[in-house]
Amino acid sequence: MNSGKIYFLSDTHLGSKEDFEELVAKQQFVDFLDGLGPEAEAVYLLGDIFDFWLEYKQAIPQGYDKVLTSMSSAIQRGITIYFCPGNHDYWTFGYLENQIGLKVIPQPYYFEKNGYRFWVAHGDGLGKTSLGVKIMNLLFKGKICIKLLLCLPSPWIYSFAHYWSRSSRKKSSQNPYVFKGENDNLYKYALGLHSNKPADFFIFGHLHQKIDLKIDRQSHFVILDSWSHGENYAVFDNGKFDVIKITGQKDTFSSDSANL
Ligand SMILES: [Mn+2]
Repeated sequence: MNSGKIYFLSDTHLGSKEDFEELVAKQQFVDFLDGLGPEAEAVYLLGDIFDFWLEYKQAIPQGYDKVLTSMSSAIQRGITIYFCPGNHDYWTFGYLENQIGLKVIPQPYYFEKNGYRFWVAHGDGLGKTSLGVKIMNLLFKGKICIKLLLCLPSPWIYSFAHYWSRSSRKKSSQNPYVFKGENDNLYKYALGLHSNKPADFFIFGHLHQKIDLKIDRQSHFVILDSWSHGENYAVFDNGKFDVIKITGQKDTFSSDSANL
């Protein structure tokens, strides 16, 4: 039985621009991956890792060379990296899988580890969603719409994506999502999953805030915070689950952890 550590992170929103803030975030991400030793078994990247990722047959977004190299080298060291696309990096059509070696998983995704059961997902568009979200999903995730999207020249799409990412970031920083506790849509969605196929951990991203709630005596509902808020990843180690803060220092992580 493999009893290595499993890491979870989401919403790093690594940008393709080379401004200072984005370079720091990318370096932290690279340091995190490069710092994973033989105790690491798997990393679950739960969406919006890239602030925008869309692949063309012969082109990928610029600015991610170091990040992709670190991913690929972690995979070569024997660490499995699962990638659950989010609403910012949904559009991978083979490159991340075949060239880098990521295992792309759908949301929600169920797995078991040492007798513990997990449901993981990015979290967008799950449960009861508004008509607006349904239309957006159809427009940007529907197979025919994606085919049409890929017919447009890449500079148009990438410029639009930067504008959209920037404005959605501005909107959510001015108007942060208010988590509604046990009445929240994502929590109710997890309850639904739990009643069909129970699990010990339900782990999501997307909402850019750190949430941990109990579903029942043994099951946890966890939302991982965004990279920029400093609560950056969770680690599962033989039944122990911690959320860890990155200090920003190379190869050193805070021992400050929140046991759920
Ligand atoms: Mn998201």
